Amino acid sequence: MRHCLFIGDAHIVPEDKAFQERLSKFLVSLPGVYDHLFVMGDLFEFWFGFEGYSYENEYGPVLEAFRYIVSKGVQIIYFEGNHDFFMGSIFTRELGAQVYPDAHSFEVEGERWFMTHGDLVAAEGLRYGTYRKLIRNPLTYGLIRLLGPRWTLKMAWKFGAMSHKVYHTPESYDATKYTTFVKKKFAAGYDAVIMGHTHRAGVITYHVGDKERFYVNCGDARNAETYVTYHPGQGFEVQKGLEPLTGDTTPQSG
Ligand SMILES: [Mn+2]
Repeated sequence: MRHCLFIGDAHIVPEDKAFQERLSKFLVSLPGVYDHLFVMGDLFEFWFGFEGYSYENEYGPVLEAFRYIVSKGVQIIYFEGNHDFFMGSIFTRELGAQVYPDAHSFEVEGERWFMTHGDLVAAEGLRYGTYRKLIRNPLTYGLIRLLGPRWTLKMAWKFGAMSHKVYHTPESYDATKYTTFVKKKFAAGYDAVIMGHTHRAGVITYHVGDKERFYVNCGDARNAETYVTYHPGQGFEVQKGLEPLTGDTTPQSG
């Protein structure tokens, strides 16, 4: 793992094909510069992996870009959010992605990274934790499968709109919860905590003992067009603007 890009919280909706095209052009410019793409969750406004359902109608351009970068050797690592979960066979089998429903840690260049979407941090002390437990259990998955893609997606657009109101308003953001959380992780020996969910991009340096440690948030890839990069020796950096990295962004056939 060397050159990494972190992106998330675009909350892509099927109707927004213009943004999907813009994001896709950016994504296909990554191979050769980045070898690991970390999706920090809520890239899609709604995703539940139905067996045999392709999501081509909803998210075709982005999926096409994913297929292209994977064919060029980019590894996708997907942290599920509170809008996209059970990424399913499209991600795990077709795209060969590593999918993490909750948290996972990596060792990179001798440093320990703790990574998670971050909704549970925001939810501490709120009833939201119950919602997540309700969504993420075998019974709910069974019910969703029973409903099938057509009805589930219909309901999801309604529910998504509601969820946005409740969880994506600036007022509902409590920065101190995140500060407390990352400090706990530093105390547990992690060198970096990487999250999304807040829609606020940032790389904040903490001095713990004689070491620098980092709280990294990839921010909002759609409205603010922010993401975060990591290069060995350079560390983490917030980037802004989804302009393609190279001149030629046309996927090469074959
Ligand atoms: Mn979220």
